[in-house]
Amino acid sequence: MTNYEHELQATIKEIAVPGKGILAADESSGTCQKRFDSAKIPCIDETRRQYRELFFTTPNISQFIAGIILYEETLYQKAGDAVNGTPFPEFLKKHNIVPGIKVDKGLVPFNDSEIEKATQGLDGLGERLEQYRKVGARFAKWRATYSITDTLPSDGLIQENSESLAKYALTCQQHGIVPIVEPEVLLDGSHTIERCQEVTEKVLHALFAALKKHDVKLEYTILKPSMVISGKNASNRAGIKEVAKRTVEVLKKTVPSTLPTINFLSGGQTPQEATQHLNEMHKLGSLPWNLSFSYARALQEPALKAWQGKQENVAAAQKEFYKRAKLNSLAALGKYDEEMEKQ
Ligand code: 5MM
Repeated sequence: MTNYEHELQATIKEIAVPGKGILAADESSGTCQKRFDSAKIPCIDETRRQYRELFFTTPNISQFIAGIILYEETLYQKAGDAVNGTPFPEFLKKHNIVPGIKVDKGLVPFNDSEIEKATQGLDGLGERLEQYRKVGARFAKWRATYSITDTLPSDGLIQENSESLAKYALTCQQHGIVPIVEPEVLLDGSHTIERCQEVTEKVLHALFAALKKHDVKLEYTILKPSMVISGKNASNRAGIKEVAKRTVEVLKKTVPSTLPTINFLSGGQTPQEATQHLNEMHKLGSLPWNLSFSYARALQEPALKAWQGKQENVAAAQKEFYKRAKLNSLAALGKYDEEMEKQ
């Protein structure tokens, strides 16, 4: 670990910057297919490459985006001829964006449950990290998910996911890679915000206990949590202020101040909601960590709609992406205003 201390420190310093966030462009091919289907775009390696290139080459985007999480396929793809066929990680580095890599291997049923899923990917992780490092990845991401019902998530899954996240995080740090730990409490369902708060607190509490047990250095770790929010199909869903208040309440209870930065996922919120929630949290007084975003859908959705898989729409799509990145950057400083949506 000591060998890599300097590198871990440097990576955190570049990512935990007030007003900057992370773009999660690490959709696996299956998820990418779903997103492309919604816009009737064929999903093949070349269209995925073009899609990623659109985001990475958006002019001046590094003002707002400090790091981008890539899917393994993208890590080995190249920018097109217009930008000299540079491998994407190298291209990002040149443009002051830190390349990251999703390293979990997806979800598998947990204990034969029809609802609960655990995350796999620990086998051979160290060797994979070495490969990814060689081509420029400096941080990694592992996502664990929790569904909410009256009785779930089970204690067993919370235990299993927290252990895997901690083992993954330690392995990353041993290879000079900063880990993002992502415990996602899913938005699906009709649960109340109170129930989401209860579950999120329990999940984060277990995660930080496991990180401590495995001696993961929190100062070189990034947390990517979901917000405390009513279920998608709940009646009387809580408003912006309540989401912000309850989310910060839970984070203050569970996340040690030695952790440098918290970067939320958007989880199916609309792009505007995700921006508003983040902004509102910054109005609640000073916070012990940098508080920012690591959105996928909330940063990319409007751009995907504008793009439609067509070269002639790239500039319009980049404009949409630039707008969401800028507004979220302002939200990460508590300086966003709804009026800005009209620009
Ligand atoms: C980009 O989506 C990531 C998961 O992809 P797979 O399900 O295909 O593995 C996901 O981890 C993402 O980073 C987070 O959920 C944040 O994305 P959203 O859309 O929730 O902001």
